[in-house]
Amino acid sequence: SLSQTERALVLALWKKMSTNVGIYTTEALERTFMAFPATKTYFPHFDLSPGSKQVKAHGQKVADALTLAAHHLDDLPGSLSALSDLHAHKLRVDPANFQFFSHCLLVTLARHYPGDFSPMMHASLDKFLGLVTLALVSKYR
Ligand code: ZNH
Repeated sequence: SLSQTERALVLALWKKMSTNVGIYTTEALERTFMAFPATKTYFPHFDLSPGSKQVKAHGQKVADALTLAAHHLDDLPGSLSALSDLHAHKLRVDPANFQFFSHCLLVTLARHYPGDFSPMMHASLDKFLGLVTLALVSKYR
């Protein structure tokens, strides 16, 4: 799990992003589709062009899940349990894709918050996203 210092860094950035988490998550999704085109195969029913309203709405949902996770660092598997079921049983997203998305979110946040993005912040966010991924793929078999 995250150390107290790591938690404090993640929560501080989340506080700083305030209501913009959805904007950055949407940008990270657009970056993921661009940098790792195979990820687009999970969204055949979406308009994936830049500025797509569907991607924006999806980005806000993913952002809300990440915000929930950031505030439940002591129980990620529990707080993400329903989402974990969805990804494992219904969506069947290959776990490798979570790494692509996590990477793209780190790059996006580093671009928007260069002054906050110390190596320690990078490591803390990476660990946070790794634990979120672990919780989301925990029901795969
Ligand atoms: Zn996922 C969906 C989250 C990753 C794919 N997702 C979803 C949602 C959410 C999420 C919240 C919504 C749900 C409902 O509606 O209920 N994800 C998430 C997170 C993450 C993720 C947090 C990380 C971190 N996903 C992912 C990936 C992929 C995916 C990587 C691939 C690539 N998802 C998906 C899909 C869907 C989802 C496909 C469905 C969409 C629609 O709407 O249809």
